[in-house]
Amino acid sequence: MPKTQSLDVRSEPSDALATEISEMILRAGAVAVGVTSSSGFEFEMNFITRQKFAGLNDSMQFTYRNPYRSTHIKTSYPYAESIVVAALAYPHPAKGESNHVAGYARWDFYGELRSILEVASERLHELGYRSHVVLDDNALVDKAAARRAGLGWIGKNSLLLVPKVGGNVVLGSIVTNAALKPTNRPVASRCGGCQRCQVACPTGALDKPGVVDVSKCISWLLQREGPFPLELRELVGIRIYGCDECQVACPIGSNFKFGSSMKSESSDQGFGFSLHDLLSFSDEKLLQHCGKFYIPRRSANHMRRNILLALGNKEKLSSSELDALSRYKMSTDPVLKEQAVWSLAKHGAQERC
Ligand code: B12
Ligand code: SF4
Ligand code: SF4
Repeated sequence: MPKTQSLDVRSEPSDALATEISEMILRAGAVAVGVTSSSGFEFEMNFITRQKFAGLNDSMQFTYRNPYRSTHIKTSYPYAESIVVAALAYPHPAKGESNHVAGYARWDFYGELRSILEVASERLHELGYRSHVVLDDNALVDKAAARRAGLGWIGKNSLLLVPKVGGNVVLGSIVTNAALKPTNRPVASRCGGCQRCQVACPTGALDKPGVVDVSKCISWLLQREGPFPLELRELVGIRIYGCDECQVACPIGSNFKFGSSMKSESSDQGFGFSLHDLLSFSDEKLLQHCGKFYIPRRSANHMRRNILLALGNKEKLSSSELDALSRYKMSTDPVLKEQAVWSLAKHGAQERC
């Protein structure tokens, strides 16, 4: 259809176009795709609002800043008729000493999914429709859209689990004015009596099944500004960004084989650096290295706080790591200074400074 031809977007939802776009996305490497309407996510809006008013979001904002906007896609994209939701799988890093960064952040998987969706979005443009890729953005609650489009179910770890693949997927969508036939096939939970994610969570953040206690979630606390909560410091281990425990513990998808195009070597994308190396980087180099991490106010010292904490939790420190920690005991940044003191004390090394 020529680009200039005007389309009646309110015509019968198109099954053929939904199939064409979905197949494009799957061929490009997504593990699941589905379509849902642009109607509001009322359950999620009420849930977020209740959590927010009960103060259960800690200081975390994202979708909590404006619950109505995040659960009503038409607020940001008034032309929206349909949402095409896709999931891209990523591998978990192998367990080991150098696992400072969670699997989803070891490669630009969001960028990869975005590129896949951009190509499909371009096809919609060619056909004369409006469309926009929305991914990890406060304009949409991604898991809710994926669940409603039938990609999977919400597990007790609160993640969207794709049958046979599991929760180690990133989610993204195309919002369009094309009326596409919704898939909307609810997938029943297969969690059953399993509680492995809840047991595996180091801090008890999943004590209530399916609901993350943000004030205890390591993934959030590593992003949160200020001193790291004292009582949870030892439980963070050597992580400096993200946490994989509730995904690694999940049996769903444990036999899933990543295709050759998957970044199975993603763990090496620059995170071969030791904590000591990272601590020696300039602000610019450290931030560049941490690429697309969510870092409050893009402050290099925020990442240094996490590195100092991880050094405190590391089993054994080399003398250069001890020296690096000792230097931060003199830091003019009170958060870094206090964290260095704590970490040195963990190694019984106060007397060195
Ligand atoms: C805020 C946020 C966080 C916060 C809070 C997470 C949370 N679950 O509350 C923090 C920083 C902690 C976080 C951590 C992580 N995140 Co995050 N995060 C988001 C973000 C920006 C918004 C989430 C949101 O508001 N959801 C909406 C609310 C309504 O959902 P909810 O809080 O989970 O509440 C639902 C459940 O509690 C459920 N529920 C309620 N009662 C019950 C009872 C039972 C029995 C069950 C089963 C469910 C259930 O219903 C609620 C309403 O739907 C999204 C991106 C986006 N724009 O959507 C990514 C997103 C959810 N995160 C993602 C990822 C990858 C992660 C991490 C795995 C990263 C890591 N390795 O560290 C961890 C996982 C932590 C976890 N177990 O959830 C992916 C998840 C992909 C997937 N498979 O689901 C998303 C979708 C980003 C993306 N586009 O790919 N995240
Ligand atoms: S990301 Fe880590 S701390 Fe957060 S709920 Fe999962 S296991 Fe618990
Ligand atoms: S670990 Fe078990 S309970 Fe948790 S999400 Fe996976 S299947 Fe569900």
